[in-house]
Amino acid sequence: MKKIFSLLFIAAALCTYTSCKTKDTPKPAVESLTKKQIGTARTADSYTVTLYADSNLLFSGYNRVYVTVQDPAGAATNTATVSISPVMTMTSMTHSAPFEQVVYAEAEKSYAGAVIFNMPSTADGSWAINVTVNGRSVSIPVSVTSFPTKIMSSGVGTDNNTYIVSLVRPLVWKVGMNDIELTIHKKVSMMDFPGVDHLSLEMTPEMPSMGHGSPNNISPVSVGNGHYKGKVNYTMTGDWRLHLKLSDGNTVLLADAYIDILF
Ligand SMILES: [Cu+2]
Repeated sequence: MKKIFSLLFIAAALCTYTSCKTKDTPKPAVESLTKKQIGTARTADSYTVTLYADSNLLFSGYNRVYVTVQDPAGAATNTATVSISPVMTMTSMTHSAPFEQVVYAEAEKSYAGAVIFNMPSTADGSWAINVTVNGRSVSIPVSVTSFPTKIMSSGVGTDNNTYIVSLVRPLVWKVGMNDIELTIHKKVSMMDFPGVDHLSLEMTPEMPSMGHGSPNNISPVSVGNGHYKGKVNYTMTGDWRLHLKLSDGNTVLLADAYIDILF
């Protein structure tokens, strides 16, 4: 009997993760806004470093991350010098990912930043977030899951640079006008992915299953730090593909860096 209950519990937990409502098109009902602890570590000089995210899963693409620091006496501190750096160790190489350095955010009571994981964890590739507190580093291993839809697009531009376009999440979509925020980063090396400002984006939503688009969209514009903000109009729920044309002045860099939405 006990076993049946625990199986039911697991089934229910899986349902909330994948959403069992539609069998053939599983919805990515994975967005939540309850901070969950991802990992913790202690520095050589006994500071406790704890890493949080917006849910208990980190996904490929854009993730906000939060770091809290406790001094050796166990008191939370906001005066430490804290930085993060994501690293993936693969069998043949090590690489980083685009990320936004943490800064202390009073509203979050933590050092807040973001990591745009450019691939999920694999059998021969594991992610860690290195956190440095007052010059001493710890490595917190993290597991990165593929997001249910393609919310990150990377491609080699006509200028031979690799660009990574990501949807800023978590967010909850609704029918009608929605705010949309994207990031664009450039791959300078395996370890260096700076944000790119002042590109032009032309966003064209399409509903692939029904072959229509939507009117009155506002293509995201550069707002600094590699972020772009606009508005997208979903005239109905379902599968949406946001076609994104990236240009630098009159030069088209990527003709169609699309991302896929399902809600
Ligand atoms: Cu990798």
